[in-house]
Amino acid sequence: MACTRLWYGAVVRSPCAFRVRSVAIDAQVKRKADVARNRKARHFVDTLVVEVQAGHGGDGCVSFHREKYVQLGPAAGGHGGTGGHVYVRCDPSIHSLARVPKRVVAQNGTHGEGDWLHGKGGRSATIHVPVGTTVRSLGWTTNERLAQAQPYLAHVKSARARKSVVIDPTTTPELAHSRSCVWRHFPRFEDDNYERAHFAAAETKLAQELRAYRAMLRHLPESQQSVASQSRWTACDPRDGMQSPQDGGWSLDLLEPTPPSDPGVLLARGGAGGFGNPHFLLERYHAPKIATRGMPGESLLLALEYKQPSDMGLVGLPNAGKSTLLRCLSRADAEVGSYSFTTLRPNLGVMRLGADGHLLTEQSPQPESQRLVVADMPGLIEDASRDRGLGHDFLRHMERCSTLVAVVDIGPMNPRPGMDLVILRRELEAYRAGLSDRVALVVANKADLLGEGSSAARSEAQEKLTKLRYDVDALFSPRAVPVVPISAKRHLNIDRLVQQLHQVSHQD
Ligand SMILES: Nc1nc2c(ncn2[C@@H]2O[C@H](COP(=O)(O)OP(=O)(O)OP(=O)(O)O)[C@@H](O)[C@H]2O)c(=O)[nH]1
Ligand SMILES: [Mg+2]
Repeated sequence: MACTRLWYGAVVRSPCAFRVRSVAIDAQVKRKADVARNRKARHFVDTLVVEVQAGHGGDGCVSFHREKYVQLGPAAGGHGGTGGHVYVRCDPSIHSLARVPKRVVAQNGTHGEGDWLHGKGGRSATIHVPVGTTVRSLGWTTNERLAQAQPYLAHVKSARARKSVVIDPTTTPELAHSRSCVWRHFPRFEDDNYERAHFAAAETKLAQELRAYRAMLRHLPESQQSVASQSRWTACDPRDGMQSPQDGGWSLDLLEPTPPSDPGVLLARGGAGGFGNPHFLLERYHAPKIATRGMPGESLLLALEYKQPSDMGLVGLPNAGKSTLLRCLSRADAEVGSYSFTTLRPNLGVMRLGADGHLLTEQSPQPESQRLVVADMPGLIEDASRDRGLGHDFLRHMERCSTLVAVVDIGPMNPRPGMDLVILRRELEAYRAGLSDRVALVVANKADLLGEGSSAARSEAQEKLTKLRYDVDALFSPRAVPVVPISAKRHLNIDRLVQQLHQVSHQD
């Protein structure tokens, strides 16, 4: 007992009870801290290589019906179940690839059983990706089961070769092993079966079935064909798939959510179930002691790339105040720091606007008339295109927003803000030609640091702003790109900026 009740009713806890309680409190505090940290952590993954494996077919069964007074019943082995397929679906409630596993495996079909019991089909697996994901095939791959069966299946499918080549375990042990991976036998009949004339007939039948199955798959409409069957073969290792990417010859941009009634895009088809022994009955041979194993499921390597959809993107050099501006315009809790590269991953925020184009706060009674999704990008620096700083891979998210807002630091620490725009334009163009044409507005941030105090300082600030406007005109000519001085930190001139953003969003 951890506590004692005294004669007058009071309860005295032993030191042990206090220790247990303090451990429990510690655990609770730690759990709360973990939850808070996880909420803050940016589990954001935007590129991923996924190994996809469809389920293998279940094996057919070799069995004969037995019951009272029926000692030698007919062949009664069930067929194996089909392996599960793998699909990809586009889900609007997901915003990162962080939860997509690196290896997706569908369930195998179950084996057939005696008394004509067919195996159950394997459960399909589905990869859920956010809207705006590009799915690219890196090629189909060979799985272990396919590697085992492939030599024999290829041999059997070409009927002419089958007639001319006899499989002799001593001369062609590989082919003989591969054959034993395709057929199942009644106990103790393995060696005999191959020698029988009946087996040759069964082999021919299997070859016909395989060809018919192939032809059926080929003639399916394109939407029902699997991505693996439309891809090229690749020897690419999944672990360095992105480092040495190969083009599998198939890619798709998933820009619309998949309707609930649709299973999604078929990536890899499950293997067909094996045939039970009744399938090999012949007119003159009623006791086939053979069945086939299930066919291997398709396997595939996929590259997923997620481009975040946003209406506007904030781009600029490090420390320009992009994250501070995003916090000012939305409820996003983007990290702000007085050092470069505070932002390592794109942040998203939603700007809510009223009917008159004013920014709505939580307390605003006006109804919301427009929402703009604003993305805050990590800082770009000179030669980012040559992988300096964070590189500029993250700019892929900008490809899906039609408007870019350039944020420059106009404070006293930055004597030529125009030069920042020159660097920015060059880097945007280096990432993708024509991307800088999307810059529709220049925000001159940290204006609160200018013109403090004397009138001379004020006129100097005015001059700096005029010079910046001149640089912007020269850089983006013949387009007129407005320059809006603001202070994101002190929330100065934000109304005017919001009006401009509202106008710009309506121009598109
Ligand atoms: N005085 C003043 N400081 C600002 C203003 N806006 C941002 N800052 C400061 O500038 C520093 C950088 O701000 P961030 O918002 O992190 O800049 P960023 O562009 O997101 O930086 P990176 O993420 O590194 O690219 C912080 O110390 C901010 O407090 C402003 O309007 N006035
Ligand atoms: Mg930032």
